[in-house]
Amino acid sequence: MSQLELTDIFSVDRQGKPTMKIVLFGPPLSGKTSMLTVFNALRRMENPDTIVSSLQKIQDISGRTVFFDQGVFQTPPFKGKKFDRLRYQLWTIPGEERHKVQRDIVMKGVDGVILFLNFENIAKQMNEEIIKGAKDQIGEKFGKKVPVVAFINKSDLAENERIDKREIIQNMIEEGAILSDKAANHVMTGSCLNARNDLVEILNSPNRDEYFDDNNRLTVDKRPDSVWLIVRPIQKLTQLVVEQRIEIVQDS
Ligand SMILES: Nc1nc2c(ncn2[C@@H]2O[C@H](COP(=O)(O)OP(=O)(O)OP(=O)(O)O)[C@@H](O)[C@H]2O)c(=O)[nH]1
Ligand SMILES: [Mg+2]
Repeated sequence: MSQLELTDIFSVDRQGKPTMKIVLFGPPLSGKTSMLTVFNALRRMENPDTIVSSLQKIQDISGRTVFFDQGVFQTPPFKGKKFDRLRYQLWTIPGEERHKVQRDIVMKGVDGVILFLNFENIAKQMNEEIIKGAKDQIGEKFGKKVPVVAFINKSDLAENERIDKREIIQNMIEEGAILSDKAANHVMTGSCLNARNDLVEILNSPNRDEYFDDNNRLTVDKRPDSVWLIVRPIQKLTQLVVEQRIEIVQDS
């Protein structure tokens, strides 16, 4: 087979650029908007050229999402290679049930889903409902043509305040989001709060120069672990979507 181009496996946006649409699908107050805000801040610190359009948030005055948040980013140029960069559209759904109708619009043309769950004890039922809600919304493509990973946010909470990760894994398997043998690396955990705090600490550090290069960009090997944890679900999902698309192209 001749060499695959990104445009063979992804839809193109209005500017003709190959684009992957990822939706953060999660219950109310799980931290979806926080995740996008931290990700946007990270891109700005590491390489502002990778921000295609600035982050949009459609919220009420208390900061609750009433429609969606959306940001478009792209991978940095691949050194020495001439093919197009991949764009990422990152969207969130509004978590509150009363905004359910907006989800149809947000989910249109989705390539992959991050079930963005909440570690808080009180969110147990909401997590279960959202996994089921995502499955109902996506239908038979759920976990198949539309790959799914899970991220459980707020890992900074004390153990007695947290739900059991194994219950989430079990629930995901029952709903067909993941296969049992792949469960462990498809369900990730982390804390947007820690990631945000670690980035702020770097910005305010008296040793700022240790973190930034001559162009005033945060060097990737200085990324705090907390930040790697919140980037991981996007990387994992990208890998799954690419693998799945290549299979489709090769089969056709
Ligand atoms: N402890 C803790 N709190 C967090 C974390 N991430 C977000 N929060 C808090 O959780 C609350 C909700 O965060 P949002 O980002 O607005 O949640 P959302 O999922 O966008 O909520 P909706 O827009 O209503 O669906 C805020 O008070 C955040 O500060 C985290 O990692 N740990
Ligand atoms: Mg929100």
